[in-house]
Amino acid sequence: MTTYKKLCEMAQQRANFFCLLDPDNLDKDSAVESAITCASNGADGLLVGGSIMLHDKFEENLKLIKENVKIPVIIFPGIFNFVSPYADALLLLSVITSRNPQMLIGEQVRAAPLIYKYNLEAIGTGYMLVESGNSTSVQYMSDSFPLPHKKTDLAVAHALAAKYLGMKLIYMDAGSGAKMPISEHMISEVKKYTELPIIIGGGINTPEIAKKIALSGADFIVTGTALEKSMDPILIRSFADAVHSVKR
Ligand code: 1GP
Repeated sequence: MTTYKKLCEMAQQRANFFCLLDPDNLDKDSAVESAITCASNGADGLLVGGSIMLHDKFEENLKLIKENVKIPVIIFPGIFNFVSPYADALLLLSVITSRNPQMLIGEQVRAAPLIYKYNLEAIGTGYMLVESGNSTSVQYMSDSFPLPHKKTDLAVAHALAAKYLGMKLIYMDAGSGAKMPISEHMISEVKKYTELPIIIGGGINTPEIAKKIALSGADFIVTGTALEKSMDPILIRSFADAVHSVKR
């Protein structure tokens, strides 16, 4: 079964919890330990990636992560230097809220030959960057203006465009370290207009927020910063339980 099909089946049952790991910031031991701690405390998948690579540790750590957990390991590429065979799939993101051609198609063209070479599963994803109350790395690195926080109609129009273009997933991101997460109203409206699975991330720092986001219709909730501060198994378990309490 493809990873995408697995994700669709998971989304039909309940809301799911993804942990975001930035392998460039981790040494070998902490990469393995973080992945195992997430997987054994209820995470349904690991997104692996970041906005920039300073230490060239991405592939080495990704391979170790993949070897040590059974849950899906999915590359979340900030830049498409992040293509590697040591993952179950890669989110082939097009930053549909951007008007920067490099983010809409340029990076994907650079990545495509490697994806082909590795026979890696690529999941075409409409990535929407939403205003978060502060500037974020993804906003800066993608040279993109985020969608205004309250402009739900614009979010719906972008999600519909992604669907009609044949994309398979929607990822709405307030950006890592966002001051405010995406509004529940925006998520529920997008959910109303498209049956595509929806991933929500950025600024989801407590299990209570995660549950609200899940209740508004998110199929996958992503947490990075809250766990980066401390890979606390109890906190991870509370996030997972809060998200899993939302059934479909
Ligand atoms: C960023 O959605 C992710 O792309 C996670 O955001 O680090 O704020 O949890 P946080």
